[in-house]
Amino acid sequence: MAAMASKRGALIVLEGVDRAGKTTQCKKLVQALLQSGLPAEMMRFPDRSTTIGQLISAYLEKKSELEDHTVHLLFSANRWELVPVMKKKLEQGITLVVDRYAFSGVAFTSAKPGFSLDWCMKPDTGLPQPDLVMFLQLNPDEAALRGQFGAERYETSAFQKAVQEKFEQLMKDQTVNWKIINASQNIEGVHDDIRTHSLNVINKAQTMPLGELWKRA
Ligand code: ADP
Ligand code: FDM
Ligand code: MG
Repeated sequence: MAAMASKRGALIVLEGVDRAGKTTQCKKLVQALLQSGLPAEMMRFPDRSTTIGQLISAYLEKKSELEDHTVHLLFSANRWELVPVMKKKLEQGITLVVDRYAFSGVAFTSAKPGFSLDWCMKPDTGLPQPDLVMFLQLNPDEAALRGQFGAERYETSAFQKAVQEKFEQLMKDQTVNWKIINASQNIEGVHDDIRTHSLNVINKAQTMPLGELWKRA
């Protein structure tokens, strides 16, 4: 008997400022997809469980210092080391719901003095291209109502404002399928929007080859 034509899973990324609801919504989306009988798994970047991830985690927790270019390349390496796993899962038909990806990588480093968007994008060029990147948009006043900043590096309002501006520049890139989500709705409202966009791309992705990041199809 001929092998069944296999349908790949979709690569779905959630981005957004601190406390926009990325982690909450990734979990809810995976649950909803599983309940609809669609195989799905959550991933997050940085993935702090690997050797590289532990270096990054110590840096974010301010337990270690790393030179700015070096840590940028480690964040990128942390994505590349997971590419074989990601590709395998997508080929198996599993949809991956990813909490931050290369867009956070570029936005955070390019918010530092002396880093161009162009330089920051280079190491992630060629990563699996997300079928959909949803940006959870929330203004800083509303984010502040969701709790205080934590103690990690980058968790200051001045830096977050600079990061937000870099995300806005990145969202002009037409090679990426961006969708802006109104993250100031209640959790269920945001979830409904995210689920609708996701179901659309899961269907489309089945008939399209996986692309490469920041390259035209
Ligand atoms: P992120 O991963 O983007 O930093 P989280 O999902 O951790 O955000 O959410 C940050 C905080 O805001 C959590 O306490 C969460 O329960 C709360 N939260 C998430 N989404 C909403 C929402 N739509 N309305 C109000 N509070 C929310
Ligand atoms: N971050 C995340 C980066 O600076 N570069 C990256 O490539 C990625 C994926 O790490 F401050 C930053 C963004 C954030 C921190 O926080 C990770 P969470 O709470 O684990 O998402
Ligand atoms: Mg989070």
